[in-house]
Amino acid sequence: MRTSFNGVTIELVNGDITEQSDIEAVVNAANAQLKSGGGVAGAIHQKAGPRLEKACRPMAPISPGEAVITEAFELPNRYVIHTLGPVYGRDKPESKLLNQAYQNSLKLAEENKIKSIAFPAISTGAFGYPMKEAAEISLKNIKKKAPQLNFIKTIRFVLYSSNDLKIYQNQAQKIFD
Ligand code: AR6
Repeated sequence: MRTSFNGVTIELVNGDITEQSDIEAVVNAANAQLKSGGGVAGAIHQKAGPRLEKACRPMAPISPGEAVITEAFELPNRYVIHTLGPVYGRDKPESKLLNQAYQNSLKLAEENKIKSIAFPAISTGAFGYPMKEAAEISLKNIKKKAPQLNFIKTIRFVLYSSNDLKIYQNQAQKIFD
């Protein structure tokens, strides 16, 4: 699914965040220590190689809602933006912190004149955030921020399963139509 809003193209796809070679920056659903781990962080660090963890070290730890940027090393992108989402049921208020994770990632992308960015569904794996609520928050964020974006022209959400993609598509129809 692809839609355009205030000059920004929003794409929803089913796939792997480490295989978005036409995108300038990919977002990592990081851990506070900015180390490898499971899910997205594991896949990103594995493909980027050990230089990524080394580059991250001086910036760790980060707190929920924060974002930092590094090179992408062996990944087929220019940058990785690492953000820490909230652990559902622990880091409160969850919705505010998830909002901040998206907003701070977009802010860093703009500061670095990035034209295209791909997000995974932050916090919806190991951190337990319900997919429907997380989809609504992330898409509403884009709708709110789109008019203020000067550099970003493409925002892609990469969903790991076809069911997650369906949830995102339903939310996008409600929010953008
Ligand atoms: N590409 C796209 N999406 C993926 C991929 C992938 N390769 N792998 C998983 N997902 P998670 P979190 C989906 O757990 O909830 C890590 O261990 C997944 O199905 O990666 O923010 C870190 O070290 C889910 O929908 O991130 C942290 O400790 C979404 O991406 C912790 O997990 C996010 O799942 C962060 O937890």
